[in-house]
Amino acid sequence: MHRNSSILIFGGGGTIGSSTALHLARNGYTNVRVLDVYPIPSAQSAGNDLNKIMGTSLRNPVDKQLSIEAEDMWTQDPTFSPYYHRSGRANCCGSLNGIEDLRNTMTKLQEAGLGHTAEWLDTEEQIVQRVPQLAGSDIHGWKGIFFEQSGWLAAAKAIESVGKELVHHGVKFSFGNSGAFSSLILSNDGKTCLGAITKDGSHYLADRVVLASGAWTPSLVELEDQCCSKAWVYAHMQLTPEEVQDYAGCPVVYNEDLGFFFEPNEDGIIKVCDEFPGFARYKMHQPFGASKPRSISIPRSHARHPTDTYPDASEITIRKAIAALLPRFNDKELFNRAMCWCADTADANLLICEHPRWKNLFLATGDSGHSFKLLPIIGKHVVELLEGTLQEDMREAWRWRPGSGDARKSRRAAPAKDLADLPGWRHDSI
Ligand code: FAD
Ligand code: FSA
Repeated sequence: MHRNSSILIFGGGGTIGSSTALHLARNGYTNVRVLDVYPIPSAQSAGNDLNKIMGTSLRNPVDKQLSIEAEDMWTQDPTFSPYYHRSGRANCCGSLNGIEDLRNTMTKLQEAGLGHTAEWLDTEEQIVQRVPQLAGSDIHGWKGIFFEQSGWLAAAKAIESVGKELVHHGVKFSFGNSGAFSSLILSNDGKTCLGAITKDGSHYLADRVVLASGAWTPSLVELEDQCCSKAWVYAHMQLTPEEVQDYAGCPVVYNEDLGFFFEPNEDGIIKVCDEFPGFARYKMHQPFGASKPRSISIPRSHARHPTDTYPDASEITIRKAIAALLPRFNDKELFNRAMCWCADTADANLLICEHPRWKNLFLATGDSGHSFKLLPIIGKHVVELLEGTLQEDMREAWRWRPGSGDARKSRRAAPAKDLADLPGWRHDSI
């Protein structure tokens, strides 16, 4: 790699791809092209959303370092800091399992030397003191953890901000059919990736190709079932100005049995999510490099199918989350119901490595549904991979690892159900 190396980033309008382009540009690379189906911030990126939770996550070995790096950049870097709202975050729960998970989280934080960032909430009174908006909820027997240095990210706006910086650096863009990955250009012996062909037939030669195409990646190239594409859902509700006053500054409230919500945005909209193991969508499909079609979960873009909503089952669980966490709003109308797609791996670690079959093709995916918070820093590590300097523990955690577990289940309570078995979500005939 040298500063003039040509680098293609598919999925560059999304979370990991835009971050990769940013770090390449900031490091002085002058021949970077971002390609995506939609302009940045891509309308079908999982990150194209009102808000996402920010906070320390200690699921996997390298998470402590990533969390600290992300917190630093979200607070200090001017491209990101305007979009970090430090409202605080309360993880709270009433079930026996949920409380045990909270205790385990607390232990893990202490063992990692991060105990001081978390406050144990042992009583209803302590929970309500931190989140007065829960006073009207039945939180009898609940416990919680409060994270003061935490909160939410104005997600789509943050990716848009990255896009503006990319323009400033002179990064090149191809969107629409000329940005949509179709296949690879390979050397005569089939072992080296020389570039890629897009949906409109354009040929792009390059020294390095990065596939950061999120939930679409398993349908684009052979990943040997290491990633399973799954949808999660959300809905919005509109508050009155008086209600906005009551909920302004409310910490993010996350309950692992029910779901979570955020304080209202500048238009008085609250986003509510339920918590569940995700939905898959299995189809017969042959990704590039596969010898024949097989059953693979394929995302269905909300941007391409804007009238799609979510399964009837989700309305029930979202309403349940509202009844428990926001009972004052039980009668509110819901709108903007949508599904958004991520790529789970079996162990919930990222998949950031060179593809073993094609030299110079790099994967940057396997977000496992928790990676928006890494937006400012994940690209730095993708660049280290391209440059051959990625630290050993990250190389190990993010390596190519087929056969190492079941991505459809991942580390969740159950395998993802198939959308084919769930009525209510599809609202067009395409
Ligand atoms: P994306 O951001 O989806 O980017 C993939 C890109 O690839 C898109 O821009 C897409 O247009 C592009 N693409 C697709 N096909 C092609 C093609 N053929 N050619 C070129 N480009 C293509 N994370 C958190 O940290 N905190 C949260 O609170 C949180 N909440 C979430 C709530 C929901 C409902 C969901 C669904 C996810 C949530 N996440 C959260 C997870 C987070 O959004 C994802 O982990 C992260 O955004 C994934 O980033 P990515 O770059 O892998 O994929
Ligand atoms: O703190 C977090 O990383 C929240 S991720 C939010 C979420 O909706 C998950 O709760 C869900 O399980 C899935 O991973 C999508 O993202």
